[in-house]
Amino acid sequence: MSTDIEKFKAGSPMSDTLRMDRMPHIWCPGCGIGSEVNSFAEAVKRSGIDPKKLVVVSGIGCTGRVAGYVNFDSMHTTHGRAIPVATGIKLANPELTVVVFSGEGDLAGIGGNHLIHAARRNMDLVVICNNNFTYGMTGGQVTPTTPGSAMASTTPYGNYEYPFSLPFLMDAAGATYIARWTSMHSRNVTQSIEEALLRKGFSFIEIISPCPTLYLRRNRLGDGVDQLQNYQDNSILKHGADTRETNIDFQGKIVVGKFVEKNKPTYLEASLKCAIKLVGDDYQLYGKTVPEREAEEKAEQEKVAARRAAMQAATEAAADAEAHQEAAPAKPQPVSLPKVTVKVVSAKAVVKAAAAKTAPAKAAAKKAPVKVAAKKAPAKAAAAPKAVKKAAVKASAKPAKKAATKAKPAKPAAAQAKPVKKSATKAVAKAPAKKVAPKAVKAKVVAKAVKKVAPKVTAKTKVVAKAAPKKTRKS
Ligand SMILES: Cc1ncc(C[n+]2csc(CCOP(=O)(O)OP(=O)(O)O)c2C)c(N)n1
Ligand code: SF4
Repeated sequence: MSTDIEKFKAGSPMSDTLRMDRMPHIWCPGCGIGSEVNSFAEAVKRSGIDPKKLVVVSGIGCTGRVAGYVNFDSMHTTHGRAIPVATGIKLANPELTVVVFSGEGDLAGIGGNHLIHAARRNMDLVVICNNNFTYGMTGGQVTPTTPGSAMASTTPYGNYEYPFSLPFLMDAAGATYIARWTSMHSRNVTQSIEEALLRKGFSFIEIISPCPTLYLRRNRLGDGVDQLQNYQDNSILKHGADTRETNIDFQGKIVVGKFVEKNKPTYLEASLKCAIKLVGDDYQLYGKTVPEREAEEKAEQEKVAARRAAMQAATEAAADAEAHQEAAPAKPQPVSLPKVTVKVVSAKAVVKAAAAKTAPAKAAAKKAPVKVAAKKAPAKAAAAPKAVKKAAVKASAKPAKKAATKAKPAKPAAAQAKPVKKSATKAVAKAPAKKVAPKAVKAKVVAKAVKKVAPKVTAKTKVVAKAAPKKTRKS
């Protein structure tokens, strides 16, 4: 049976890149991983690469769950082993684009050795590292990137270890593309992933991201939005920055940008070159000679370029259409107003009806409402504008509509008139609330209150009115 949520999922612009049947996902509100996945999916679309030739590999952790939500071939591997598995996939089928998406604990902690060696070899992989400074999935332990002095479940008095700067580590190890963003920089993240998908060699993209549940809360840093604000305030954009200067202190400055982009033979290119040297041009890898492989690669690149161009054209056309729609003057919409029947009632009739209704008014007026009004009234209570008094008195003899109109100038009494409700207009009129009454409400309330009360100013209400100033003095 099709439900609304199913329709929503099917109609989502991400339904071809994300596994909507797996939604909702496991990530906490405010966690940065979700927006990273969105950026990734967008980058895949824009890149023009064939989604059937894309594989996503994750390790273990909250970020490790990414592999389960993407609508591509994917593998959720063991802790720290995403890179060796991805390396195996790439070597087994070099035509695939292989992406590793995992947490910094998984990649740089338990899997640290694999990470540096894949970078050293210039293995043809795209590594997206969600760095939230904590082992989110297992309860907020300290990781290799947790800033000094930050609290973690294993460093309850503050972290005293020296953290890695991952861009520096990757640079030293030999990565040929290194970028760092925060999860606030979603467009830059998309752009970097897109670039990385289209290039050869080891690409490392670090995304600093909030873990509200285990890192922010323990460090009293607010929620995910507060942390995005921190990223906004403390990010320093520096393309080509010296990676030795990319350390992150606790809530300190974060240098972001594309730090490294260089070309050198990938592991596969280097190994093929070596094989040809030994065996000659007839050397075949999985049944294809190097020239055959190169010709196929070129053909695939052309297809990718064509898909990219089509995608760009479609995006631009959509943007143009949207801009055009915004620029066009909005057509006035016909407004259908509900029919209102105006009934003119004589003052006598109104007074009669009101008297019948306001029997309990005396008691009510003695209670809280008058008190509230009196409390708020300033000491200058005696300075009630005459207009109010007049309006109230006149209103008793005139149709309600007229009384309300006349009462309009009596703004100061407005705030009081409301709580006094139907019975004690006079009393309130004596206690202006110039300072208390919110301006915008004044006229409206006066009109309403006097309209209601006016016909009901009877002998009974006058008694209440007399009592009111007393309470005013009390306050
Ligand atoms: C061999 C092994 N050791 C430890 C664990 C427990 N474990 C699971 S996830 C995880 C940490 C993941 O942290 P990170 O990679 O930073 O990902 P996050 O949850 O923060 O996204 C650990 C230690 C495990 N699953 N396997
Ligand atoms: S525990 Fe942290 S990293 Fe894991 S989903 Fe929640 S906010 Fe994200």
